[in-house]
Amino acid sequence: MTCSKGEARMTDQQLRLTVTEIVRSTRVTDMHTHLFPPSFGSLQMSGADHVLTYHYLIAEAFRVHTHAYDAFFDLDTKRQAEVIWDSLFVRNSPLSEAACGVLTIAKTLGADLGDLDSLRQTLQAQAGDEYVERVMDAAGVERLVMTNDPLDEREAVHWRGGVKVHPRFHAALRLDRVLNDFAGAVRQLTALGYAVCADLSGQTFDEVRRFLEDWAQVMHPVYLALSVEPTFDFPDDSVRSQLLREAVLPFCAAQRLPLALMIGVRRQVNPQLRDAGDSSGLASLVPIERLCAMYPEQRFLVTVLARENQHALAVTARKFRNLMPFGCWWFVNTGSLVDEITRMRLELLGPTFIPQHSDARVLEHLIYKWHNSRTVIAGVLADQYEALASTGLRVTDDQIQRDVTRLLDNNFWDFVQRG
Ligand code: HDL
Ligand code: ZN
Repeated sequence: MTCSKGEARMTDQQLRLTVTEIVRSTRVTDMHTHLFPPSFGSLQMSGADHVLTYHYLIAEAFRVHTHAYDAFFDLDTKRQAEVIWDSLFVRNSPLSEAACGVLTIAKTLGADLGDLDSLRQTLQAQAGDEYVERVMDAAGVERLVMTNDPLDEREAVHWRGGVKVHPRFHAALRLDRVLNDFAGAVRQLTALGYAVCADLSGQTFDEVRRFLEDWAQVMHPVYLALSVEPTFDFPDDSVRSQLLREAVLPFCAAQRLPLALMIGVRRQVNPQLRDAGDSSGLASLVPIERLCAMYPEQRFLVTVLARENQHALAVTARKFRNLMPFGCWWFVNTGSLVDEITRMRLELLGPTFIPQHSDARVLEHLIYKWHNSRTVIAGVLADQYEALASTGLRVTDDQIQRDVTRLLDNNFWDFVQRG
């Protein structure tokens, strides 16, 4: 930081404009999404009807229309999209984050606002690499990380077939199916030739590790990921804890890969809503403290789902340099909460965290999610730089660009590649 002696400092207004422009134009790495490139066939989701049948919007629309759950889900995607359009965009103003986001997508890609036919004509349901790159560029997303489940046969078939992965897409090996329901995974793992037992006997730990090694050879993941319920504890005598201790964490250490923990999800509180049926719960950060303390050489990417846990995560990150807080996940990915969370993280950690990921499931979601996040993050940063400048320190464009690039890109890659 240059201490100014006489050189003109930017006015607050110039400073805010500079911060806004730099945040707007800095390309990001979106380090958690559910997106796939076109080479993964039907797993690649884009187009107006997929944008509209996002489970966020499905849940919101059920509060308006009167379709029975199964009657709605029995409709084809096109008809579901029309029910959602009528519920959230015709009979109501699209005031929610996700509904307004559809209009941000329409505006950015040049569809007529408020016109479903225009949206369907403008967005591409059968996307090729060119359209994918156009949308990523429109969102300012340089690279993104997928969510890859080796036990999801719809996905595994592509990997086994030697699928070519677009160079701007990176893999994350998702462990939910293996670790959160190991008894259920044993049948599948056994059928795949891994000698595992539900009671963890025999060669189970070695075989789970071999499974991870085999898939790491295929996917080349940049991290491993696991979502857990609010009551997640570590260490304890659960099957999951033992698999973490005896297989997953040694594997991460050997491969120098971080483990991402996404904490606080309560799955299927309303099963009738299917993908939209999950909710949130209050978690403790003590298990994360224990993990970071017990494995000081290993790295943990952590996000929490409950608003009330965000401050404890930021404080825990002050205690452990091997903990990287990331994103405003799912139910806290709303303007007011991204502002609150980013502000508390910046105040407690400086620019040493990963402020956001999109969690996008449909390609065009990238556009509204990153538009909204950049707007909020820029406002928070501008306030902090104004406070810094008020001390008399001269803040330069280069310093702001360095900090913003660190937040939106380098913090992630430095952390995952630190190994
Ligand atoms: O577990 C997760 O990765 C979550 O992000 C879920 O996929 C959730 O359904 C979601 O899409 N949240 O945005
Ligand atoms: Zn996700």
